[in-house]
Amino acid sequence: EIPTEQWAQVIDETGGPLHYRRIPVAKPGPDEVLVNIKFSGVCHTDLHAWQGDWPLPTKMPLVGGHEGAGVVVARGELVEDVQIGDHVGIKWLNGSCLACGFCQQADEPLCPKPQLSGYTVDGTFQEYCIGKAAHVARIPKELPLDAVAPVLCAGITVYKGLKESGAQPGQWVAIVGAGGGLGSLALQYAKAMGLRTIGIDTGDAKKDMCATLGAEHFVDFAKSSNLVKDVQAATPDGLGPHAVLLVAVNERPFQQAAEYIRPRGTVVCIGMPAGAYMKAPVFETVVRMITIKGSYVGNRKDSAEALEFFARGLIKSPFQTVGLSELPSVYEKLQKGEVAGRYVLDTSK
Ligand code: 8ID
Ligand code: ZN
Ligand code: ZN
Repeated sequence: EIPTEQWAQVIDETGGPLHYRRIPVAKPGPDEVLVNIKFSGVCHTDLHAWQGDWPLPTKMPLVGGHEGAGVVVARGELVEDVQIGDHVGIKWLNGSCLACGFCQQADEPLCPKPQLSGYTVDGTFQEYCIGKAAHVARIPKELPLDAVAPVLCAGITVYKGLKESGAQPGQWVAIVGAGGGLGSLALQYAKAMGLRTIGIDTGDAKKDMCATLGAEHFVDFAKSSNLVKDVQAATPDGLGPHAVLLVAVNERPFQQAAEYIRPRGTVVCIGMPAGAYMKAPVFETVVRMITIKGSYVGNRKDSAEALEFFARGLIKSPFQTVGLSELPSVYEKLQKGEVAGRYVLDTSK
């Protein structure tokens, strides 16, 4: 009952038109599973992949997408711990070598030979997607596959970023890009982890959403005449947040974060605006003992933990569902910064 053909969103060239068309259903290799994707989130990374604005080429033609939640319908002969009918998630890290030093120490996102969903291998903007069995996220059957989809990239990534920030319960974290997909989930994970949040983004829709998601302060970057001062003033002692999670797709806030971070604070870079650089004054970085670091998705344990927070009912981020055929309009809105929260695609429409 697995069809030989399916609907998919395909691009044939970087930046070229999206084609909603029928393509063959792939067969899983020995260590792979075939997943009937029910819902897939749309991450800003998919837009970077389409536009080719990162210094890493994509495969072509390309089926994008890396937040796919669905049901296992076939598996290769070496797969033992994933059953037909299991609910699983296809993440950005579709697979890794499992043999290098990074894979051995559970740093598989740093594997020099990764397979990346919707980038170096076809992703989740199709009805049937291949994933390495060792890497698919295990999703408990009682969880809704539409709401859980955004956790598979956005949720895992911000949860890992918050852990990497070293912020302790009761401390303050600024979420830069708080109204977007990663940002909205970051507010919820931070709250669940006992952290206090300042949301930074723009517009009343995103401001209201941030308040609903638990942000205690909101700074509108387009309205503020002194953003550094406003962010510092949002903390009770005026010294600024203990950590900053940068999930915006714009270089400017990356430059500002090192200015408003509290002494001994940590700036975590997660968003990847094309061609951007991180710049900080050496003097202040030294005498204020500031840490600046990157954080890249999460390993399999981070993924399982992020899903567990969701399963406990602690993560309720807003999402809107439209058909897979409507992906072009979602990209358009993402590009304009008009998406509050996440869009999720229903692959059956
Ligand atoms: O592992 C990783 N590091 C990882 C994983 C997943 C995604 C990194 N990403 C990257 C994506 O490739 C993208 O560059 O994180 C970035 C954010 O992805 P997203 O959350 O899916 O994008 P979005 O929904 O468009 O949200 C971006 C938000 O940033 C705001 C926008 O208004 C939007 O709400 N923003 C911008 I653009 N400029 C801002 C500014 N100056 C800003 N917010 C505050 N200050
Ligand atoms: Zn993503
Ligand atoms: Zn490896």
